[in-house]
Amino acid sequence: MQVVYSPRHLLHDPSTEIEASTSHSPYEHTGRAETIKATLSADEQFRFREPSDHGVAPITAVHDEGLVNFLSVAWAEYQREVGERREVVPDIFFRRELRNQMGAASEPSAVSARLGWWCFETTTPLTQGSYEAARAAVDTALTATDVVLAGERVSYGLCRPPGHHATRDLYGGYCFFNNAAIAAHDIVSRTGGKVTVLDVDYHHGNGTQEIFYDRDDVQYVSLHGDPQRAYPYFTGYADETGSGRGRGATFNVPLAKRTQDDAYLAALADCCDEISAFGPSAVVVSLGLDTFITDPIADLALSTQGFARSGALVAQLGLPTVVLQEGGYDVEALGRNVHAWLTGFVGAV
Ligand code: Q9C
Ligand code: ZN
Repeated sequence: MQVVYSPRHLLHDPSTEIEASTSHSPYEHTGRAETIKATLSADEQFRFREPSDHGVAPITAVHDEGLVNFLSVAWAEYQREVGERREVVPDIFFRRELRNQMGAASEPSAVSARLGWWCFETTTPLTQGSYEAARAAVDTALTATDVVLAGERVSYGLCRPPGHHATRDLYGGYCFFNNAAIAAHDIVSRTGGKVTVLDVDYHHGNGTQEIFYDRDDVQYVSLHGDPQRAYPYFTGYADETGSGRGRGATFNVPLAKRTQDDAYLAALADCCDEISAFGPSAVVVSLGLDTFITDPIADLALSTQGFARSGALVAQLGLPTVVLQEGGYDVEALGRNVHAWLTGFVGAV
């Protein structure tokens, strides 16, 4: 299997995360991608390559150009306007209701206001190299897509930072650009076929859902911790099924606390039935391993063997598959969990 990996992910290197009313060392850190790289490198069936530059056009095909432009200059603007900082986090968020009865808002010029315009939460600090790392993650996803469009059955893009929380206009949830959505749109625009994004990260992929919510050419299917108790809280409910032409092309399965392998695999089998009924020509998997039993920020209870079974079940769809890395924060177990999922897939082909 081809693995796409770029050392440029190391340029996104935050030192703190503001979460749960405290400031602590970040769950999403460089060591995550490095341990996955080390584990896969030790198995010769995984062949590594670096991504090629795909430019900005595939990004602005799914994201607002204003978001891309902002992220490209925000760190430098903040250093100049506010002061020299190790990393940058918003201290105000735009909320529509601030302007009730006052007409539409527009983007102010101060960098502090712009941060609150383009970001939706506090856990995604922007560092000096974050933009370059986020661009490398997109190139990783698009290069993994190229591998599959060239005829390989499956490829794995070791994307970092992850992507599925980034919406058309907003970054957050450790995500700057939505790698999976960019890859899915790229497949549709290059092949004309329909694509499914299957999101198995613990968290609902609010960004991917939002980007494709009214489209009938990309299906979004997600299993995740019930948003009544789980981040991102405001999306991922079972009654969100798409709008307009996209009605019926979004499928959400909220899961109970401590869900184990057998119940999870049964829910994943239902998701696979939905995918077969949609009839895509390819699948993009948002692969989060934060459903693992000892993940520090989640509460499902999958085992390493459960990941192998998940990979095998997805392979049984019989479709060209681009697997892209999202979350997973038990770093000690992360490499072997990714390895289990991917070898489970390959073993079922
Ligand atoms: N107390 C991904 O897995 N922190 N993002 C939530 C709630 C943010 C997760 C903590 C979690 C973002 C790609
Ligand atoms: Zn997650």
